[in-house]
Amino acid sequence: MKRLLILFGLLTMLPACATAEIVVEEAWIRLPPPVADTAAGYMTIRNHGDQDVEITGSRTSAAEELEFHAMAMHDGMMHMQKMEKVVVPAHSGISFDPGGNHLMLVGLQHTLKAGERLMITLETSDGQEVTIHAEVRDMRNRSEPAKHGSSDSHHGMH
Ligand SMILES: [Cu+2]
Repeated sequence: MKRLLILFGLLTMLPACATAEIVVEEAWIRLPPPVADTAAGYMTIRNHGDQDVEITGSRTSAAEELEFHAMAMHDGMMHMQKMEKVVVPAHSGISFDPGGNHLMLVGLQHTLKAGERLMITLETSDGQEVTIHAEVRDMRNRSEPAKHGSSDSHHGMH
């Protein structure tokens, strides 16, 4: 009986140990022009946990900085600005899509090539580090930019 109780105790602890609450899907980088010092990236970050999770850090081996950018309208023009806070809501997710919010690789360390996979690491407020590989895609020869997933209402820019 005692043994059974211990086993039961271990089992109930398991959910707290299961760490894969933040999952990154559909990560890719748009191949920039050869002279560019920056590149835009896109991804969906899902949160399977019960609590909102903040992305507290982001880095890539391919660039000096990896920033999250938001698009905002100023004087009739779209501008991008660094997001102060990136929060992934519990049981939900956030998307970075072409024409909208995106990741920005600033200070590229080398000229990117189509098909190359860049390592991206995200740090979260609950102490996780999520590392993924984002493929560099050449979108110039495609008539329609990036049909990915459902949220495809915005086009243009980046
Ligand atoms: Cu940007």
